[in-house]
Order: sequence, then structure tokens, then C-alpha cells
Amino acid sequence: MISKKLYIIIITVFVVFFVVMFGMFGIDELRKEGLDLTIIMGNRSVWKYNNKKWIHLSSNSSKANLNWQKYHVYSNYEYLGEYYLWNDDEWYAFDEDRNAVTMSSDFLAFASNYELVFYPFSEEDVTDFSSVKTVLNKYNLDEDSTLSSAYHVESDFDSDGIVEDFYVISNVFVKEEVDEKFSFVYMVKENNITMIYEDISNSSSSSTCSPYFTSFLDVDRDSTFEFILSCEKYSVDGRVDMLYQFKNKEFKIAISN
Ligand SMILES: [Ca+2]
Ligand SMILES: [Ca+2]
Repeated sequence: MISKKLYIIIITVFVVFFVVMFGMFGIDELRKEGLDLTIIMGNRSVWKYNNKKWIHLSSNSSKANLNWQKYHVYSNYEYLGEYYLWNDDEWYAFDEDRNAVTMSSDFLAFASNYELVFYPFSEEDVTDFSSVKTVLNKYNLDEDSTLSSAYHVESDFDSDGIVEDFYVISNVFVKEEVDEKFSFVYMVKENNITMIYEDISNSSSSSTCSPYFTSFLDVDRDSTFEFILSCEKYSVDGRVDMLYQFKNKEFKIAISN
């Protein structure tokens, strides 16, 4: 009788423990803690996602710790294959026999202990400029401004069955003289505009850059896709990479270089 009672108590304690743990943290949160991901973007950014936290690895010693690990490598936006990477100021790729493999300087590589899902997307020209005019008006900019970038990307980024429209507009690289340079990235969902990236600066500023979508990927496996926006600068500062996460109805940068 005693052993049967003890057995029931142990089972009850286990059940209560798991119910409380799932209640407090949720199954998703517990699962997310085990996710481990490394993203390398060209020779600019090395990001590590572990225990639900992002770190930007910038020192040579921290990059050296990643040497000879196997990565999925994308070069010029196309999947190249699985290769070993090695860093000596720049990243180099090698096959199984340690033969060097050519990849573009604009590569993206990742290694993860789970299946990282990418959302395929393509850039479409803007034909309906109503949201563009709304945004430019809101910032007191000429709604008929000449644009060097004007495209949109369709993505059901939050997997709710409704396709959202992500717009990129910029006049940073127009040839004509402008009073102000600007770049905006925003989402249109059911006629509502949610701003993601905004930058307005005077025409002589060299820090202005023209953003574009690099990838949509679900880093934390919650069926809401994060995305990487990259931005080319005029100046020698080069390129900025920003990984955005949608949290509390806002787009926020989780990590950047
Ligand atoms: Ca959606
Ligand atoms: Ca996600």
C-alpha cells in the first residue's frame, strides 16, 4: 500500500511540475532556450543566437572559435551548399577535402541545431503609390519626389493567412539635387501602415543609406518570420545589417553590426 501511495505522489508531483512549468514559461519558451544559431553575413556580421539572446561576435578570437565548422552557404542569394568556413580577417570556404570553394563577398552562411526556415520572397515594382504618398506627406516630404528605390515584397510573415506588403522607398541614390535624402521601410496590412525603418537627413549627409531586404527567416521557430534589412552607405562605413523581430506589435532590431 505504501509503495502504491508513494508511486501516486511521485506521478502527481511530476504532473504538477510540468503543468506549472508550461504555465509559467509556455512550451514554446522552453523549446526556444535550446535553439542555437550562428549567422555570418559577408565579412561584416557574425551573429550568434543562443538561449534566446543575440550576440554580435566582432573580435578575431571569437570568430576563430567558429573555424572549421560546417555551414549552409548562400552566395549571390543562391544556395551554394554545405561547407567548412575559416576566418583570417576574411571568411574562406572549403569542401570536405579542404579544397577552397569560391563564394561571393556578399555571402550568407548559417549553422543551427534546428531546421532554419526561410520565407521565399521577390521584389515587385510599386504600382499603387497611395501608401508611398501617405508616408511622404506624413514626413512633410514632396509626395512626387523622384525615388531611386521603390519596390514591395509580399510576405505572410506572421503566418496568419493574410499576406502583408513590405515597402522600400528611398531617394538616396537619385542623380538630381535634393533638399533631403530619405529612406523608409514599412509594412501595409489591411490598409494600416506600420513603420519599420525611417531615415531622413540633409542632402550632404554621407551616413544615409538605401535599405533592402536580404532574408526572411524564422530564427526562433514561432512561425513569425524575422527579417534582415541591409543598408548600403555612401561613405566608407560600408554596409549595415539589421535583424528585425516583431514584438508587441512593433518591429524592433534584435541585432545589428
Ligand atoms: Ca500575415
Ligand atoms: Ca520568429
